[in-house]
Amino acid sequence: MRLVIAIVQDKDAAKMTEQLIKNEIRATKLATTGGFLRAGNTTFLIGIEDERVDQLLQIIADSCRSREQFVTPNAPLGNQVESYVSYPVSVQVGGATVFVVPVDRYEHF
Ligand code: 2BA
Repeated sequence: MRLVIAIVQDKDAAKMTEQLIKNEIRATKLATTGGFLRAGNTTFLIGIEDERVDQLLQIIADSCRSREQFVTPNAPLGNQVESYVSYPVSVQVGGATVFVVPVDRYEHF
């Protein structure tokens, strides 16, 4: 059993939810916020059997696409004071950021 944590853009969340249901994959959706853009994104927690992880990763890859976003970050891009920026910069967001972690034990009561 693995826990797949997938952070996706809100725009891709509906399509991914639809695909998970279609493939009978159980998931929990959390409304989350990106630390850099400080904009909403969606995090899926998905408990899945080892042998289905590759299938799930393919579903995530097919459901999510990369987008360019222009932002005016109020955050440092480096560790120098002068690297604080106040002008729009372009960042490539997504497709998806995915962590696959082992599950020691799974119970469903
Ligand atoms: P955000 O933190 O809002 O980041 C959005 C996008 O901004 C990132 O896209 C990346 O292109 C850019 N970015 C992030 N931090 C940056 C920095 N310090 N300097 C320059 N550009 C930066 P993605 O990499 O596709 O990440 C999308 C979202 O996935 C992130 O939203 C965050 O919520 C999550 N994420 C990404 N990597 C993560 C990690 N290692 N741990 C936890 N969450 C992560």
